[in-house]
Amino acid sequence: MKSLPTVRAYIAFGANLGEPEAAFTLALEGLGRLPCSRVAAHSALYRTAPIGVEGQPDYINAVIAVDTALAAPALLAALLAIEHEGGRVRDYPMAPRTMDLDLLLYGEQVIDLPTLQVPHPRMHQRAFTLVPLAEIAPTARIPGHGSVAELLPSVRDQALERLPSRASQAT
Ligand code: PH2
Ligand code: MG
Ligand code: MG
Repeated sequence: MKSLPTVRAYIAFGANLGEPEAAFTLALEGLGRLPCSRVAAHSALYRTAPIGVEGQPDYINAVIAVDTALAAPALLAALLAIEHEGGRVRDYPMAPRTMDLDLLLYGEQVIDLPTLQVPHPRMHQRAFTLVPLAEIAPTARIPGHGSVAELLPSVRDQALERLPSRASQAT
């Protein structure tokens, strides 16, 4: 059977409530069940200081690569459904969360819809997205900003710690 053309998408995982490591496993399982899609790679987990919010616990962040034939809005809808399964409650903007899945990149496409902006508008300023992304895709290009590896020096001052990888997390 002929396979559908796929796009390489990168998805940011973030959590700072509940059990972030278990939520990461759930996220990988949820993404693994998406139609016409395959989880191609994921980074290690990182403990990161909260950016843009005060008085919250540290986050656990990672980036996941998915090859998918889903259109970007369908992929976004699937990410929101997986967040929901992961116990996500939207109390107020920027509230601590059990699971946040953000679409960072969808190939090299630029998407500007009311509900979806790709590349993610702040990803190029954040170590918690760039450092895990650099681990699995240093040459990926962020349209309008350059390659991931080129952007890394600009976020050097943001605190983050790579966590040791677990056997169950191996790709
Ligand atoms: N997500 C935010 C706001 N701030 N800071 C870190 N370290 N990690 C995140 O995932 C994060 C954040 C909004 O989604
Ligand atoms: Mg987010
Ligand atoms: Mg989000």
